[in-house]
Amino acid sequence: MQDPGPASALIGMGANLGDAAATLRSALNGLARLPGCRLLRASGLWSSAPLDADGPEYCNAVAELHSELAPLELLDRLQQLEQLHGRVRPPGVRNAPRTLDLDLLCFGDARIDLARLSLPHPRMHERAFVLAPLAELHPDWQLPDGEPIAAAVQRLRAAGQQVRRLGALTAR
Ligand code: A4P
Ligand code: MG
Repeated sequence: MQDPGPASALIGMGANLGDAAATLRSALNGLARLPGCRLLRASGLWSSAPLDADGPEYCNAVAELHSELAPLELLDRLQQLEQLHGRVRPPGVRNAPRTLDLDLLCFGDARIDLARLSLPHPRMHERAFVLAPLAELHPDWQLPDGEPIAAAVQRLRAAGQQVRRLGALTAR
C-alpha cells in the first residue's frame, strides 16, 4: 500500500458500556495526544439506540485529526486507545457492546481495501450515529451518490434511526 502522506483523518467514536460519555471525553484526550497527530475538532456528543446490536444506549461522536501517521499506523494507535479503555472483543460475537470503539472513517481521500483496514469505512454512510455528528464538522459533505449529508441524516431518521444530541464533547 502506498503511503498517502499527511492527511485529515475522521474518527468515529462509540461507547455503550460503563460511563460512555466520560470514556469518549477521555478518548478525545487520548486522540489529542497521539504522536504525529493534531486534533482539529470534534463534534458534539450524540446518543442513540444500538443499531444491528444489543445492549445499552450508545454515545457517539466524530473527531477530526491532522495525521502524519500512515493509515495503518493510525489504526494501531486507535486500537491501543481502545485497549487502554478496557475494550474486550468476545470471540464470535458481532457488534458486541463495548467500552470504546474507534473506527477510522476516512483518511483524506485514501481508498484502502484490506481486511485490517477498509477506507472509507464501508458502513459509515448507512448510519445516522456517524452522519449526524459528521454533519456538524462537514455540513457540505456528500454521500458517494451525491446525496447531501443533511438529507441523508433526515432519511435515516425517517427510517427509524433516532439520534439525539446530548451536548458538547470536550477532552478531559
Ligand atoms: N477494520 C477494517 N476497516 C476498519 C476501519 N476503517 N476502522 C477492521 C476500524 N477498523 C477497521 O473491528 C473489526 C475489524 O475491523 C478490526 O480487526 C479492524 O482491523 P472491531 O473494532 O474489532 O469490531 P467492531 O467495532 O465490532 O466492528 P466494526 O466493523 O467497526 O463494527 P461497526 O460496523 O462499526 O458496528 N449502534 C450505535 N447506535 N452506535 C454504534 O457506535 N456500533 C456498532 C459497531 C453497531 N451498532 C452501533 C454502533
Ligand atoms: Mg470498530
